[in-house]
Amino acid sequence: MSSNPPGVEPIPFDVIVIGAGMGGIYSVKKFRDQGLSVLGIEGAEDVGGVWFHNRYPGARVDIESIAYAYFFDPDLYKEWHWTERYAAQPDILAYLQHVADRYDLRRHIQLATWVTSAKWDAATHRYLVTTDRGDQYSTRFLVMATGQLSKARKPNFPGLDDFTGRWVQTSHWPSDPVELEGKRVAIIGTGSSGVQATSEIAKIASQLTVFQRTANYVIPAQNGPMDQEQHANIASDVKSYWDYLQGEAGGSYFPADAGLAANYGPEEQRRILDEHWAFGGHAFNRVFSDQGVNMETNTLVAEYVRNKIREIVKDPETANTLLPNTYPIGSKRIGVGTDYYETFNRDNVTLIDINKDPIERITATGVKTSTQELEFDVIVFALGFTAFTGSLDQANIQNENGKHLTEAWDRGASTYLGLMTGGFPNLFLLTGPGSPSVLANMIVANVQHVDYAADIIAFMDEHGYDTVQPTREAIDSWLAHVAEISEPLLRRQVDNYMVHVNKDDGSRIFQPYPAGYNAYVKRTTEIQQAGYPGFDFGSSEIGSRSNDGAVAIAGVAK
Ligand code: N01
Repeated sequence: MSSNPPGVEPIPFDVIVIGAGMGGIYSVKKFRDQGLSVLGIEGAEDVGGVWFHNRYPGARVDIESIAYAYFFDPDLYKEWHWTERYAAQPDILAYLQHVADRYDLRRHIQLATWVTSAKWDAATHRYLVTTDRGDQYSTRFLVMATGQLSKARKPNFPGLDDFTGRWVQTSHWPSDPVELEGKRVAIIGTGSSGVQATSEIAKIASQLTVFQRTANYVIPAQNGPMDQEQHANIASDVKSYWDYLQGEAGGSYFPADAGLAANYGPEEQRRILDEHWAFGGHAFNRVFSDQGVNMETNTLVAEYVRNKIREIVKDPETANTLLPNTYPIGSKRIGVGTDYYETFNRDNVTLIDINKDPIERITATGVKTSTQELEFDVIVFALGFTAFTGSLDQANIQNENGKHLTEAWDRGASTYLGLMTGGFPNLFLLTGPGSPSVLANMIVANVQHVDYAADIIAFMDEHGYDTVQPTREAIDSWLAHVAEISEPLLRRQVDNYMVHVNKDDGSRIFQPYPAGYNAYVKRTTEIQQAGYPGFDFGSSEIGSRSNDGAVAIAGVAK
């Protein structure tokens, strides 16, 4: 992989896509097929994005595999057979690698390369992109396919450098084998990642100690073999299934909610809760239509889960520690697990509530809490991510004045449709804050955004425009709309990575668009059909399209 020789101009492209996960892989295909010269840049050694990095034991998707797929090519959908209802990480990674190979996308993607800066040049109407390999590229459009949950929160416990065992992060699980069999293992963090890892690591570790700060609601995935008949049915009419997903609130299949809880007596409520528990997973966010806004209904659903924990976990003290009772159910993302609570019945598993017994420091041999010193061979950190802004900051994106992308986001992300932000022309954020984002089926939401961005570019080419960015009025009005629909949500009132809390007055901003993926698709389609109101298009001679990058790629891509 060569750098630009000294004195050589940056290699021009129409589109540079940063990140080669679900959104990035599809972007490269889409823009290339549209006749644009495109370069994908990916920091990892292979494509896959979060599914490359999150290879911890137990990692699997919490959206049904039947819907966690690409639908752009019916043959691809027909050919690929998931084996489980919720695909495991190795299968999803294999799928994404297969897609990259099947459509010959790898030659457009430069792997093992980090973007170190991307700066808008107002004179040429291009971003100048530099990488840690010393390469320089210029591009008309910059597409951030870096994901909302990809920049891991680093462990900063005192003493970590002293630890003589091995420590790892779920979000950047190493490619070389992490020896866990027969080892004394600690897991710190009990979000979605910690929950999934707990069940699997408990099966092989000699001793597993889970350090919990907040007890979370974990609903069984009810994973099992994939229903191949269901797959065959969908495969027989892929387009209809895609259209169906566009009309769903999560961009995925969930059973309908039962309406208001108050419409039912206690026995009926119990039956409905049983049915949703048996279905499993995120369906439990929608047992009753008012559980996200009505505290009484929410408590009914939450208490059902707490009773399940009391039934499942044999040791009453452990059960009590696992009871989620510090926030309403669904106001943080629920965990989707497999035998999570059952795992705490194992003799080799211990739970520590770090509110009662805080971690003081990591030692050479393990973890010192306020009351005990524990020895571990491996410490697994499952601490989550710097959501929404982490990966954008990492790419060091600057406007023409050197101002960074998220600098003006101190009162929450500022976007129009979650797709573009002000002052950064021709920059697309896939599944950004202000779009359904992490509330939706991410592969479906990514494809919708890529298609939308591709249509905007086609519109620009048709009309001779070089630049596009949202107007200030459009951004303000979109933010006001998102704030208005977020206002009644219980989940806006609880601290979690989806909520931005303003430092000055403590006011709270819910970052994803919460009215549903279906409502978002409807709204964005209306905007498209109306000729993109809210987007400011500009034109001049200098930013005209370049196809020469297609030739140059031979020298820079594997
Ligand atoms: O991260 P999290 P995650 N000391 O932020 C704890 C997606 N995902 O990686 O709750 C001790 O949810 C923190 O405690 P608290 C999915 O969207 C999907 O698990 O802040 N503990 C919490 O327990 C998910 O929502 C899948 O009190 C500390 C945990 O670390 C998102 O990724 C699988 C701590 C972080 O939980 C993030 O999930 C995995 C500290 N200093 C992830 N700091 C699928 O199933 C933090 N914690 C597809």
